[in-house]
Amino acid sequence: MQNILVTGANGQIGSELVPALRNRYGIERVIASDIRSPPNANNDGPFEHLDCTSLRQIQDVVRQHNIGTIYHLAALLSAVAELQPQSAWDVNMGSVYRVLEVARQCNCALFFPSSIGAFGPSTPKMQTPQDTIQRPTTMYGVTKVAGELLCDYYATRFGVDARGLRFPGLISSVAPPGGGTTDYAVDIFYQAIRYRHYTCYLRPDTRLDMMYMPDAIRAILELMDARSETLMHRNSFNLTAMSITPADLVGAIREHIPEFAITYEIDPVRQAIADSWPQSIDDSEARAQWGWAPCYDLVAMTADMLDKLSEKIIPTNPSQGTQNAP
Ligand code: AKB
Repeated sequence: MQNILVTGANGQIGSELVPALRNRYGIERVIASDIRSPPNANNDGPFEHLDCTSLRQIQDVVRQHNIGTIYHLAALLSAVAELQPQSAWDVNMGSVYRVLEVARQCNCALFFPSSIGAFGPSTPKMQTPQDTIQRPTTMYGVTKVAGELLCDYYATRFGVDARGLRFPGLISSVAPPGGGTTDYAVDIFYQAIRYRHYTCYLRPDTRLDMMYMPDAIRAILELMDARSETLMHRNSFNLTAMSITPADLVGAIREHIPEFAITYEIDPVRQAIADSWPQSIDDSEARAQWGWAPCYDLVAMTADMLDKLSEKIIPTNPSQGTQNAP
């Protein structure tokens, strides 16, 4: 029986995908990998230090562990990528090309996470169609569009079973923010519990698609389980669960923490990225082609995030001021 490799396993998605895969397939069959050493959370099964820009390292790990499916998560997120675009190209494109090459050589299936970042300012912003203009103005978006196209090419030209999803902002109670534009929607919960206050770097009316991580993990597993012949879009399904603004999120949190206060100090870099992205995307093709349906809306996600984070964060006296999330 072949095994599973997760690259970028220490990141926001990997921190919840690895445990979900191990729960489903068995701990020893899921090889977590990252360029950094694992945090404790992932240290309960096989781990490999892996630089995904090294073809030889990927080949060695895939062959040593008899890998049949690769979940390729290693990448720089949008805000970090915009501050170091050359590195973002090298990491995001260098890794996806080499992972696809090894998938071709070793007959592996591949999961690739695209993003709402694959769209740009000329894309229709409301109910963004599955098939539409993709002219992103960020390096992250360029690497996501190129990644989608490269996965399509390897699927068509070489028969690689590559599949992918255009994720919205993802909200996780497990992994802290990791350099994305949508990280405010994670950090705000840590600050609300700890200090009852958050300083937001996006305008209160900045509308973006979001999704709670349990929904995102289930979407990955359901897509990879789907019959290949039903997937017309295979590498780039639009996916969403909610279209919200920071003001919406503040209101939902105040249902649980009435005294929660918000301050806005706009970060021009992340505001410009957010303004270039859709405000709501149409995920009807994912619903039609493989039965996608979210479970968590804003109310349910907020309640579960506060419940889970309250178990690991000790509220601090608000007079002690605010700090960044861990
Ligand atoms: C980011 O903000 O960069 C990511 C994304 C929306 O792809 N969370």
